[in-house]
Amino acid sequence: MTTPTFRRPTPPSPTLSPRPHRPLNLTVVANRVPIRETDEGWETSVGGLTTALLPVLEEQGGTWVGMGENPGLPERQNYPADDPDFLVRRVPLSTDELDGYYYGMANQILWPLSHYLTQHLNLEDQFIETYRHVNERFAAAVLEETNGGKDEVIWLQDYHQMLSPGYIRAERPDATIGHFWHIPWPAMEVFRILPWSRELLRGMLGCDLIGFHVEEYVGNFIESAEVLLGADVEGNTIRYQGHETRVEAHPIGIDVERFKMMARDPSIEEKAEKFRERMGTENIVIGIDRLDYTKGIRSRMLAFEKFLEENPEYHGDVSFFQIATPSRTELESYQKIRQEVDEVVGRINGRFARSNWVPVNYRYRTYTQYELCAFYRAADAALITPLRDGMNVVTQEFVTATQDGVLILSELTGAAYLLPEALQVNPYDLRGLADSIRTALEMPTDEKKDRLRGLKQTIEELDVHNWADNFLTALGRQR
Ligand code: ADQ
Repeated sequence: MTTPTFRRPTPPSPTLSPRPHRPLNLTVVANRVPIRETDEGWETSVGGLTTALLPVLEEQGGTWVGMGENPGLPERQNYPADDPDFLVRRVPLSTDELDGYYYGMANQILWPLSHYLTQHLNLEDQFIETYRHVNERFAAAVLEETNGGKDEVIWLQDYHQMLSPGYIRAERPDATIGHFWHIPWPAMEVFRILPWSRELLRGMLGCDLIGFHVEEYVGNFIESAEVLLGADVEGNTIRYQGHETRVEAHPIGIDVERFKMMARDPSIEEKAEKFRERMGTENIVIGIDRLDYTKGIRSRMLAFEKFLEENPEYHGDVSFFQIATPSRTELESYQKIRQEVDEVVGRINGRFARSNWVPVNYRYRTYTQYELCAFYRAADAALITPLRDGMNVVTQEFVTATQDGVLILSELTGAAYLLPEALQVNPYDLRGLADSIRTALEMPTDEKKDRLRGLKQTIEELDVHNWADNFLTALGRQR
């Protein structure tokens, strides 16, 4: 039995694992399916997970299981219809199921707890009851779509699927099951707050391999299994009730080539230039997030206000451009954070704006990746300061797109473990945040370039295709 360590991990090795050549029949299980209906017909959705996993499904075939949010959609749909690469299998959910499993258990319990924001916890029994039932339905769909063949691999995604691995394992003792957890796994003492912590851990231990972004979450998970279930631990392997589960760090990346190509596109440069003209200031600082209380948007605004109070020479010379994508708008805590951010933005602009200068430009809407790329390109600094974040891929998008921008990064993100060259800040320390804005804007060009060189190199290595390949290769070794 070894005690888990909490050392700061080293960035992943530059030697990349080769793509797995062994053909596998992959079943991905995620909250949402990767296709959507548009005016032009069905198309794949844009997003990290889809980007990472579609090439594997397209090359090797397989199935993607996800919830059916709207009635009337087919339960089974081949995609593309004319020459199918893979099967989409929906688990249709009623409004009550969606409320309990997704808005309840996932978003009002597992999400805030994993981000150490226990003031947002709503521990209703109804939520876990519905979650159990919905995970059983997901597991049943997986069992229907697979037949237990040796080449089959089941890969579940995220905190929506904690119990499904256990349900699948009970029916298929020999199945190969992996799970990737995209958010932080909190310290054991925080995880054990959940009245159902042991049941949820047992569900996860139905897996052969569990992946997290960084070693700290790996250590937290292993300690949770060891202390709360009395599981045997040897290095990164957990033994519990006759089954072995390996727990590893597999930091996710972005589609680096795609972002590089977008950033080089002359029309992006043109867009960035127009945006700079519109802002009309020498310096532009950006923030891009889903509007979520974990992302630290309000504290970031307060820090910018402090910066303006203390640095009057920057009045008229710096604009803060914050984009917040509407997210989980049905939930009260998200409506509240929206209101709070609106209020702070209003106050700052009320205090400092002049006829030809608006200090905070705030947009509550979604943009295309192409548009985001132009903002990344135009910015002098990105202020990415979540109160807690599993990884944060906006960080990686900014670093890939920028030529000479400065990254100010919360030390409470997974990304911070991998990117020591960022200007790292504690997002709860408004004084430190305000100072970091000034440091970023006054950083000598050589230092900016030096820091960016290191950041860009790590992000190239993290590429999302490597992430999927490395995870599947590691899972293959477990078989
Ligand atoms: P998220 O919490 O969604 O993901 P993040 O990693 O920052 O957080 O990814 C957000 C994505 O949404 C980025 O690709 C970004 O470009 C996009 N986005 C943000 N604002 C947008 C806007 N206004 N318009 C369009 N797109 C926008 C979870 C975890 C993270 C983890 C990822 C991947 O919470 O910690 O990094 O999964 O594992």
